[in-house]
This record gives sequence, structure tokens and C-alpha cells, in this order.
Amino acid sequence: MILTAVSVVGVLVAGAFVRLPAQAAAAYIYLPSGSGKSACPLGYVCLWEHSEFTGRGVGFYNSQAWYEDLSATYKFIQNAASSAYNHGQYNDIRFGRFGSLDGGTIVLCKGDAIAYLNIGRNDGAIPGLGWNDEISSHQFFAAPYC
Ligand SMILES: [Ca+2]
Repeated sequence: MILTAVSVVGVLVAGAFVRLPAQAAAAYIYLPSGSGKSACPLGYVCLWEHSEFTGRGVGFYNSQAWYEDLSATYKFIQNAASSAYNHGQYNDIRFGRFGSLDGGTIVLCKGDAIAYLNIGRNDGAIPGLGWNDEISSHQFFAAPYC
């Protein structure tokens, strides 16, 4: 009698999991102007065209070797990002100035955000240049110091 009850519970639990839809995360999401930082879902790194997470934004679920390859819906963010939020679930991220992280990188630890790319962060940049309107690639990775 006890064994039967356990079996029934097991079937119900299994059935509940089977009913969940298998949803893959979208590789890219468009963040309409005004949606702000809270619109960046868990698992994504998000970039906005203006400081303080304003203007239009793009969320990326994966690494992106060159924003030049993006479709028209998302390509506006190339050389336009002025704020960023790493809402990734597992990894830190490094942004590159050109494709494939060429031209130096700036690191954003998991869970961190930069409200103003135009001030405060010049590390990894070409001398005399900052990061505002300069990001064109990114890669999720594990930074040893994050
Ligand atoms: Ca900008």
C-alpha cells in the first residue's frame, strides 16, 4: 500500500515536468525606449543607447563576436552603447571595441551595471579613448577577479 502511494506521487511529479513547455531563450531581445534596466531578463547582458539605461536597448543571451552581423532591429547598438547591465546567470562579460574583442576590452562582472559609460571607466581602452559609443562585441567568460 505504501509503495503504491509513492509510485503515484512519482508519476504526478514526472507528469508536471512533462507539461512544462520547452522554451529556449531568445538569442536577442529588443528593449523599447523607456523600458529601463528592469526590462533586462535574467541570463542576458543588456546595452542601452543612452546613459542610465535609457533609450532603446538590446539584450543578448549569448556571446556576440561582432555587432556588425546583427539584423537591423538590433544593429543600432553597435558603437552606440552608453550604459550596460550584466544580468547573466553564470558568467562575467568582456566588451570589445571592435569585432572579436579587438581593440581592448572592458569587464563587467556578473550582476554589475554601468550607468555611464562616458565617465569613470577607461580601463582596457586605447589611451585617450573611453568606452562610450565604442562597444562592438562581447563575450561571456569567468573573470578571475570578479
Ligand atoms: Ca550612446
